[in-house]
Amino acid sequence: MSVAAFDSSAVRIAERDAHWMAAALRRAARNTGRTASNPSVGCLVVAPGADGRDEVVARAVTAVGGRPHAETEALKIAGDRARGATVYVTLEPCSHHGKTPPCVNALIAAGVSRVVVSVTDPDPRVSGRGFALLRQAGIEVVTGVLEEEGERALDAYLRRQRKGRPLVTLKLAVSADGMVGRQGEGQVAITGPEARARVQNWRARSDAILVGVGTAIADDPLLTCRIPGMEARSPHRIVLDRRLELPVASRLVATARDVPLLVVGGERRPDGETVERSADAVAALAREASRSMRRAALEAAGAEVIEVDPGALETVLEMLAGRGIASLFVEGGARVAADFLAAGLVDRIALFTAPRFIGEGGIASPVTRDHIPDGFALRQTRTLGEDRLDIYERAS
Ligand code: AOF
Ligand code: ZN
Repeated sequence: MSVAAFDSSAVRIAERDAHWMAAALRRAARNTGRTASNPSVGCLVVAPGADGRDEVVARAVTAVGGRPHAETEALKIAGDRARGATVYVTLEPCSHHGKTPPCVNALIAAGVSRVVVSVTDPDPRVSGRGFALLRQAGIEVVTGVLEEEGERALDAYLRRQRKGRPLVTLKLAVSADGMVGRQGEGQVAITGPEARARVQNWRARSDAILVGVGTAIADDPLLTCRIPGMEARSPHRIVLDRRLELPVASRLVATARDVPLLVVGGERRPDGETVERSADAVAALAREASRSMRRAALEAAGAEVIEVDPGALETVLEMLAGRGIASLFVEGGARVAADFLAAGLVDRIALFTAPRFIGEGGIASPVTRDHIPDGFALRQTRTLGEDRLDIYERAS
């Protein structure tokens, strides 16, 4: 075989692999935000059709809730046609006995001949072992196909695995005069319907959404996804609420049985004991008792109360990662936004800018298009109705 012939067929194979991996990535996107604590992985089984051309015999994505994994679903659909086929999967197939048996076992048992992967799984139980076991079984393994796109698709999962905290997106809706709302006025419409739909879509693709108790009280928001047909995709809602002030009558608490609500409250002294400080021991006891009652009321309404100091944001994020939350959408208000930025815990800023003015009594945004925190670079700009969305990402 001449070198030229070899080159052209190698290029053809690489192009074909990239083509089917792109399709697997599109499939993976279907369940983004619905598979925590697992990533949403896409898988295609491709075999030669009657005319000798590639035919997709199965497509699958990690199931809602994280299991079954994509590969086992795809192999089930493919049945006998998996024998000798090529499998495209966006993440290294798992090699561990977790809540389901290893996908590599299923791939080997199905007799596939080739496995093409985008991203190596950083999960220490897998991390290269998936590839090694497939190769040991005589299966050809190709890795790193569309790796950049794959890393982007799995960014939240990779962040949680590698850094032990979720990927944080800070969303701000800012008026033309740089305000996020008006003092004492609750929800003020700043952006239009297109931008609001985009926000709800973003919520649906996140594992959790977070606000401070000030916003929760002032706005009385629902923080759900209300796009018709996507209501079931609402993420966990988290309120940072040191003193457990969230009213039991709020819409967040009223809906806690339908959409999970986590209230993060508490203050840790250096000795680790959770108490509220007071010079007066009796007053402290009374406060503690009423706090216990508020806690009991929130829990009776279906909310979960977590005793972590909301001022220690890094600890809050570690706690959330430990609960399987990989993508966090921070929605307000200005104070929480400023705290996350000051702690260096924001990975991405979604800045919506509207043409309307707030004027007198406005609450200034910590970020505007003219005032972007150091270390962030503009990645994308879109027009949504009369509003504009700029997405900034941490340069590193
Ligand atoms: C795959 N295919 O579709 C996904 C994978 O708790 P378990 O048993 O479900 O295992 C969780 C781990 O499985 C997770 O950390 C990641 O390594 C992998 N996710 N693997 O082969 C999939 N979602
Ligand atoms: Zn698996």
